Amino acid sequence: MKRVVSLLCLNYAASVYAAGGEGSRPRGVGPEFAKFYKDAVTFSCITNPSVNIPIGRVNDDYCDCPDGSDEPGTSACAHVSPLSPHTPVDQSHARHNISLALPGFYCKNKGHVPTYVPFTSVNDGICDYELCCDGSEEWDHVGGVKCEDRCQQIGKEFRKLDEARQKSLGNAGRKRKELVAEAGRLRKEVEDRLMTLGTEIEGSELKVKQLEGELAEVERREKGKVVRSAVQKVGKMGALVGLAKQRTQELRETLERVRQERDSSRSRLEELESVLSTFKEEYNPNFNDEGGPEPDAAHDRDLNAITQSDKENGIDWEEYEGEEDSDTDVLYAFENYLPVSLRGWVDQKLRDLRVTLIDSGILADTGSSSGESKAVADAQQRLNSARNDLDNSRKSLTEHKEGLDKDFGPDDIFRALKGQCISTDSGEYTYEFCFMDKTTQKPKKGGGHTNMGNFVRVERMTVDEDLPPNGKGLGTCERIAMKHENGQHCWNGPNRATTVILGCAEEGEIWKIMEEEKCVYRMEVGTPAVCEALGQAVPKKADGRDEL
Ligand code: MAN
Repeated sequence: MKRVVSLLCLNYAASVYAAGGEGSRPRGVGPEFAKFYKDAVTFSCITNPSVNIPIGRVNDDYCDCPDGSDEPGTSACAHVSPLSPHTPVDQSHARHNISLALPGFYCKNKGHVPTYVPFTSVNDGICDYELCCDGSEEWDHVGGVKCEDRCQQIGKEFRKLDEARQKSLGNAGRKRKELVAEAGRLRKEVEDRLMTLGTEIEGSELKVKQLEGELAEVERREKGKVVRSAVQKVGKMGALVGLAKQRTQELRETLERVRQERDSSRSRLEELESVLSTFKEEYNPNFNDEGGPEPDAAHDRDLNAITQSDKENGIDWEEYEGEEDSDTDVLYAFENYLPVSLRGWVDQKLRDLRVTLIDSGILADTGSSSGESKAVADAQQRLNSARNDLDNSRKSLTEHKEGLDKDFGPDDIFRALKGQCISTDSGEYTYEFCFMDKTTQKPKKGGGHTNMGNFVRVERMTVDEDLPPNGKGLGTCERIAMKHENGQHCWNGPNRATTVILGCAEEGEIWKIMEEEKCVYRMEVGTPAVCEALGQAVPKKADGRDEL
């Protein structure tokens, strides 16, 4: 018999098997089955109570009961299929399919832990000390074999090892508690964030609504503005200044022209005077030339001053030209004469009227043709940014909700380990497992990493295999497994996938990696996260002495 049950499961088994108490019972019967063998006359097969035999035929090395229960101390019924390790022992009588009613031959193992060996091992000439340290299963000394009782020695070693193991399990249990607390804290964090996100979203929705209203109002106001011509664009004051400047320039030019005409008339007059003067001298020697009109120097200075540029005269038209007096200024100036309570109303009515006129085509809408105004652009920008904030908050809300609904295993525990990675070398690769994330294969020689699958779900799975002597294994139990799928595509094969099966350990560590089929991997991982899961309580007593 080579199979060794998982130490955790073994502890479970030991406590159940020891529960029945000692008493006189046939060879090979465990205390919890003693009640079936109490009748001094008749024995009823455990799972087939209609089959009755005289008590003397119990352990007569002949198999009478279909469930083998009449041969608890021999191998006569060893051919009957064994009891499933997953069926609780005390419910075996309720089973209808024919298999053994008993888990095996009961070894008392005084000084160590009592256990059952399979019936095939009874009187087979081999001492099965791994399970039956008292050698009681070889009671018939077949072929002269004699199995001495080694329970004192084996029990002592076991207790020493078990003490260390219990200590380790105790630590693991404490670590698990810490992980559960951390997971709870993280969950609370998500719940709190969800609450604030809810409030933020409500606020953002209101803000968006308000900014939508503001944008509509700004657009309406812009639309309602008086249509402006080029002159109106610069305002009425500006327009007036423009006209004054233009008129002054015209006058200056006219004056200049008149002055030139005067000067030319004057020189022609001088010419005529000289002709006349010559004529007079020759014709009337007494002619007294009193001279023509002298140019008025002061007058000319004035003209010079007037025809200078306006700047030289100290007038800077530009100072006034850009000045803008908006239509609303004019409007407000008008409203200033109204009682305050009426002002807003009149303003609104005027704007409404303008909008109605524009909408009905009576007035031209020049607002959009001249490009969006800054006020509209600003309002639009404020609205866009509020809408963005709202979108982001909503996205975040969905993500957090999904995070809260996700299966993080019993007690939400893997929430605390999410993203934490452990790795180990095996063959030409270093393998890495990151909780709730992915598994990776990294060539030791360097080169690209291979994704062996992305986390998809947590599953329960039953494993049934030998437990290695170092205890770093799964044994026979229901386990928590993590499925990883859709990793890097395998040449001529599927996308890589990994099943990670978890066992209880004080520290997170990868125990074993197998490629079960091409690009389908199985990792066995120890972690404190599963130490108390699935009802596998960490046993409190180290040596099991109470049970003997
Ligand atoms: C790589 C590794 C192996 C895998 C082969 C398949 O070498 O990922 O695990 O079997 O590719 O081609």
